[in-house]
Amino acid sequence: MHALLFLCFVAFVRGQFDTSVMRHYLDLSFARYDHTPMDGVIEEVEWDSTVYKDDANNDTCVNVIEYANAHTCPKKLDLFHHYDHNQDSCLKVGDLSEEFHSIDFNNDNIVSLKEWEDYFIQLTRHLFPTFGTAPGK
Ligand SMILES: [Ca+2]
Ligand SMILES: [Ca+2]
Ligand SMILES: [Ca+2]
Repeated sequence: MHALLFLCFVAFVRGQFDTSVMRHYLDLSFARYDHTPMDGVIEEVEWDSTVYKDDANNDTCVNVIEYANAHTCPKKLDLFHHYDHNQDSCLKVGDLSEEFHSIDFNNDNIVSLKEWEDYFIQLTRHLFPTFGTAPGK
């Protein structure tokens, strides 16, 4: 859920940057998710376990206020709605699980670095429509 947040911040500050910079930030975030086991791929349990980090009152629902308080990304509300797959205004494991399967392009239940980069580069372009296009082009 935090995967895009650095990227979001940098995109906002700089307005645009190229794909190699995006990949650099995505590689850093990938490494943060890949911890148990640290095996070069992200398993669903590694991804799902991050959901409740932002759950300030421990009611197993991350609502939009908790999410907004935890993040500085200017597009965080768009991100919240992106992640809230069943649109109940709560982020839960079920939402994260659906998201995981969206990232897992080849459906082998693990997310490789390439799947991670491809997915989040596309999502960043979606959130920042002008992103990556030089002015005047
Ligand atoms: Ca792993
Ligand atoms: Ca939800
Ligand atoms: Ca995969």
